[in-house]
Amino acid sequence: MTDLHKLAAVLDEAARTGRAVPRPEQDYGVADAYRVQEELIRLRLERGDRLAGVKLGFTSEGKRRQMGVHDVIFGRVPESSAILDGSYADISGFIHPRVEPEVVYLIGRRIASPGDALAPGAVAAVAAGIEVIDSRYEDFRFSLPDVIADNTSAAGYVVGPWQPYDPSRWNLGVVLEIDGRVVQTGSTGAILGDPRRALAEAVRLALQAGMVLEPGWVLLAGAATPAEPLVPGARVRAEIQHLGSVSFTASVPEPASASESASVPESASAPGPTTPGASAETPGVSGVRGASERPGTSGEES
Ligand code: OOG
Ligand code: MG
Repeated sequence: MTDLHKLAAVLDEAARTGRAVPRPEQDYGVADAYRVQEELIRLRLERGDRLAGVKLGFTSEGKRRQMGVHDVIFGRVPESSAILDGSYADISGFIHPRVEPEVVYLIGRRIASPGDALAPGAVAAVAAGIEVIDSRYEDFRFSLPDVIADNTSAAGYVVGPWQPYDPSRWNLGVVLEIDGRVVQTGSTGAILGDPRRALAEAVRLALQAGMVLEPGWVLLAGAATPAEPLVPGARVRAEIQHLGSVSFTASVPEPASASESASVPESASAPGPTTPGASAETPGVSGVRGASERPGTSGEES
């Protein structure tokens, strides 16, 4: 177990310093990998971060084929990794970031059993999102346990305006654009064959990890398309049919224009003020940032 603690510390350090580490030499299984992830997150929470929710990975064939990994994985989404919709986000702390389009669900009530996931109001709202993933391993290469230990490469997330959840609209077109060019297209039906399965799957994996889903949390259902490299200056936009769009611009602060940076995911020592932005009837959204409509427009055209 000590080695697993050491691996958590190594991955934590890699994320904080933006320096990739080699894959662990030691063999370990999926159960141990989730223990490493838990320890990694514990280290972050100890520094004042909070959980904003959870995420699934490798829910689509496009992602599984891209990464050569063939099981659905579960990760934790730290609040400090939120990037505001429409904002400039400082990506200088990342190693080799990529972006991917996500369906984001807003958890509406405490979900402590598979049955709770079926209760009305389990999902309070839904939005188009973008996830920034950034493996802490060299060359973005890993085994299934490696990527689970590394908190499923979670590095940043952006949530567009929340929309009312309509379960009958499950198979929706997805477009990912970089600098106005379409770089990926897909459909939300690629997520587990039906994205409505994401909640049950997240609950199952959360329970295995000893967690329940809390109201106000986000759930990233897993990218419907392969991820794309994220480079400084890129303007990234994702659009999902009926759900609207979400965007941000990747920036690297220069000494003279540091004021443009809107979010520094890894170096934020404590979560900033929360942005209440979802609909008034949504419980407990205070932990969810990036929920308001295009709050970061001030720097957008500069
Ligand atoms: C792991 C993260 C996978 C998704 O949406 O499939 C993921 C990775 O690709 O590095 O977030
Ligand atoms: Mg993802």
